[in-house]
Amino acid sequence: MTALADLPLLASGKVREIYDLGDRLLLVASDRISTYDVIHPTPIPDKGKVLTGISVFWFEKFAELVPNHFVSATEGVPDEVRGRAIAVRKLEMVPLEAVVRGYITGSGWKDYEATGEIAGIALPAGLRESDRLPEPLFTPSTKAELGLHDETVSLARAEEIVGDAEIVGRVRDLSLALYSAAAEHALARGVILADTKFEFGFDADGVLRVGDEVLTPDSSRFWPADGYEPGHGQPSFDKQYVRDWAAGSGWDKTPPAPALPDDIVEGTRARYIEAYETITGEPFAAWLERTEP
Ligand code: Q0Z
Repeated sequence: MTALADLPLLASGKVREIYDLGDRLLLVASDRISTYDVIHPTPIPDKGKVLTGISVFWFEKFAELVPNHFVSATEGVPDEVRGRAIAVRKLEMVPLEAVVRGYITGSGWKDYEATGEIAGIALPAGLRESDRLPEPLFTPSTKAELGLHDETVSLARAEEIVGDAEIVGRVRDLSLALYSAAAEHALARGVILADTKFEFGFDADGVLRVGDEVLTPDSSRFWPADGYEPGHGQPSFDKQYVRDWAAGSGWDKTPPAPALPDDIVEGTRARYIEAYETITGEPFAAWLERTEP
């Protein structure tokens, strides 16, 4: 019997769970990996620890810039999930995905190709896929039902959904500030932070805080600056090994996803650890030590 099994499970996503700690929440990242939105049956060892460590790095680095929900990576964290879980403040979440795009890719590129706009924002003609945008854009989206993709909405629609334009304006300003600071840090370490997604909420004292995971490879697109070339999609920092293998395996990208061979698991694990070390400038072993019981 484990401590975790005794905690009430509040929510579970494809790759993480939230448990109730009473006065706090426990945010747990698993080692599960998805490609093309489908979870593989084979875990990537240490993926949950890498993502948790990256998130905590940003929470601590930018705590003065934007208040966040992080409380502790040790206090209240059961041994079973040490390193891949954090205790966080309970927030009243703002019902928006706060997306920031510094580069034009993914659904933003698709929308621009179709309409010349993203989230109702007109953009200059002639942009190429993966180009840097003239300035980072706040392109909020609404959380879709399980299995569906989030839907990009205009600022006006976001204000209707939230019911308070001032709150949306504060979410936008904090999101852009966090993105710009993180993108500058990442680029100095050879990584382009193409886009990212935040979630915000209000604490018991009415303070607006960023929650969830932040600026991880699961919530953001990280591209190696070395080899960056607009005009086509860029390889993903973390999942390209799996995607390339999947493409050659004959898998048609519909569930169930295939088990991953050992060399793909090892190569992907190495990329996650490399991402941790590149972004934080610290050995991954330092995170393991900090969170060891
Ligand atoms: C985050 C999510 C899931 C992981 C709710 N500090 C907070 N206070 C209140 N609610 C949340 C947070 Cl982070 C919260 N999510 C998204 C869902 C696993 C994260 F199933 N949902």
